[in-house]
Amino acid sequence: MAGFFKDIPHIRYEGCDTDNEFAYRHYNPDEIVLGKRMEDHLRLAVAYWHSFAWEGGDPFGGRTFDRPWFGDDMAHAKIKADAAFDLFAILGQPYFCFHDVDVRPEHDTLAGNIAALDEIADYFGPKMEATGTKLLWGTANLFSHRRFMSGAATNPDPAVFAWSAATIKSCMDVTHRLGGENYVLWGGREGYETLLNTDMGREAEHAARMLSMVIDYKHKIGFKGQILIEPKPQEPTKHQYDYDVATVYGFLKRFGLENEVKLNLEQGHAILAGHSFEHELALAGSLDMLGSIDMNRNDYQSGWDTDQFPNNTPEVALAYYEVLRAGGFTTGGTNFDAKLRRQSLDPEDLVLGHVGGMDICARGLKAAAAMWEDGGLERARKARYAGWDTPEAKAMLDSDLDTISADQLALNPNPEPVSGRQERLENYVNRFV
Ligand code: XUL
Ligand code: CO
Repeated sequence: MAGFFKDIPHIRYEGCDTDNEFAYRHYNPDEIVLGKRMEDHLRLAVAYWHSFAWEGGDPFGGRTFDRPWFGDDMAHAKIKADAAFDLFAILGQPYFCFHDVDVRPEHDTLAGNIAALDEIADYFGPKMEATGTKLLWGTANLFSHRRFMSGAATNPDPAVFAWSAATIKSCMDVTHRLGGENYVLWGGREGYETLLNTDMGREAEHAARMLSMVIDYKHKIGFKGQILIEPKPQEPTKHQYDYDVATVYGFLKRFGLENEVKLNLEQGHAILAGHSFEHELALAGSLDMLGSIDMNRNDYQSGWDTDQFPNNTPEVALAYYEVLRAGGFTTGGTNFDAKLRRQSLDPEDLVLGHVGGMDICARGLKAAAAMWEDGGLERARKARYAGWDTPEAKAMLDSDLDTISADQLALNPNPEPVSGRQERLENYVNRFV
């Protein structure tokens, strides 16, 4: 490989015994897991923004990275694209994801932004063809520019609503043109900083109208991909409206949009919401709302969205277990919405961050699949609710309080508690992870 990643080899599967740092130990795309290729289970994607647009800044200091593509014009955008597709070729992951602003230079006018996005999409086309890299999802960045400081769809200024609608349209067009398999809406600044200046009722109506227009436009252009909302409870705003799975589902039901939208769940966002990732996945699975995942963790000490590559097999295994329980991905996949630490300056760091993430996902998937195949958790779950399989118990659900109390007093005046067997189940899980 020449250019930014020069001398870095293509990464291949070599198995657990290799001492080659530049090899996969677990990610073996063709390995059959539960009857399906590993690559087709995981559907891994590189996130353009963190890997190529992010400069290494934090709240106390700016850019630490020195990349040849930093610069806000089309020439730099193309150098960035060259480097991005070089990384995709090195990793061999099947997908990538991007926001409009990650890939194009910024203009003062909407027309300028749309033309620049179209130009870079044309530049991507042959590269996607050459490397075989597909678009898992596209999205619009409606949160970085100062015009979005008070939101996009929920902005009090109708001109910003209009700008946002036009930007989403252009991003959906490009996603469709590049064969994208999903379109993501993360409510970047759809929330509030203070209730003192906020009309929550009105903002919810506006967010729902925007979403309805997105759905209508999807059907109008024949985009077959899935519309996904990505929940997050706070950051950047003090309170984000798309707080978590339960909140987003309530919003979708309220506006009758639950059959048109699924969810893109991110591990770090689940943690910020005070949930485990498995909680969010299991709830979405039970609601038939699980679409795709962003597999990036937070640092448990810092309490904010640190977006790190996954490195904890048991956590990842439990997450994929819930994905398997929900039936696996269809249009969705596993996006690394993960950035390096700001001291990780080298091209090798960027490659190996992804290699580690991909290996952990593969390892987690294999553990989850083994657990699923063994069936111990599902047997235990079934046994726990077995009482409900009797005709009397089923009939009770169609009964009423009067009848139930009469029956209960007659048949079963004092039910005996039954063990939840938590430690036994935890021990069981630990045999696999
Ligand atoms: C922000 C975040 C976004 C979305 C896409 O926390 O996760 O990168 O994934 O806009
Ligand atoms: Co994300």
